[in-house]
Amino acid sequence: MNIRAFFALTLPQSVVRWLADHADGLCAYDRKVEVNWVDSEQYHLTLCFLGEIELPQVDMLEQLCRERLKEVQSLQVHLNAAEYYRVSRRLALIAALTNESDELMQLHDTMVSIAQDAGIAYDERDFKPHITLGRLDAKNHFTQPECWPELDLYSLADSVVLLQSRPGERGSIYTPLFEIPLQDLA
Ligand code: 3AM
Repeated sequence: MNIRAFFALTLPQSVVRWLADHADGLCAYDRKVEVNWVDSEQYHLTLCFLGEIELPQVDMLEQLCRERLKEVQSLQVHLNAAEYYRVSRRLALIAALTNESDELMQLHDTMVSIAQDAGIAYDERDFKPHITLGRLDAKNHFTQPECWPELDLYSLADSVVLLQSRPGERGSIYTPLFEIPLQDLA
C-alpha cells in the first residue's frame, strides 16, 4: 500500500486562530470565488514533500527522525506576510510567508537527508516556506490589492510531523502518521 506523505510543522492553536481570522479578511479579495480556502484545522508548514512511500518506510522514517532530531531545538517562525504566491504553471496560493531563517532552512535540509536515507527519491523543488491558506488555478481572475493587510505573527514550531495526504471532498485531508517533539528553547 502506498501512502502520499510529507514532513511538516504543525502550528499552535492560537496561531491557527489568528491565521484563520486573517484568511477570513482576505476572502474579500476573492471576488470571483475562485479560491479554495483551506480548513484551518489543516494548516501546516510543509518542510519536505516525499510523494508516494510504502508502509515500512514510515517506520524507518520515524526511527531516523527520533535519532536525528534528538538535538534539534524548537524554533520561532515569523509569519510576516500573507499574499498571492504562484507556485507553478498550474497552481497559485494565498499563503502566509516567512523569511528563510537559518534554523528553518537547516531543518528543511535535515528532513531531506532523512528522506534520502530512508531510500526516498527526493525531487528537490525550490523550498519556499509558507502556510497555504487557499489554493486557486494559476489561470485566474484574482485581482491582488495594491497593499495586502499586514501580518506579523510569531509561531513556535516545537514538533515535526509526518502527514499523510488523502483526497477529500473539499481538498486534501492530512492525517498525522507520527510526531517528533523538538527540544525546548533555552
Ligand atoms: O499545502 P502546501 O502548500 O504546504 O503543494 C503541496 C502541499 O503543500 C506540496 O506538498 C504539500 C502536500 O501536498 N507538494 C505536492 N507535490 C509536491 C512536489 N512534487 C509538493 N512539494 C514539492 N514537490
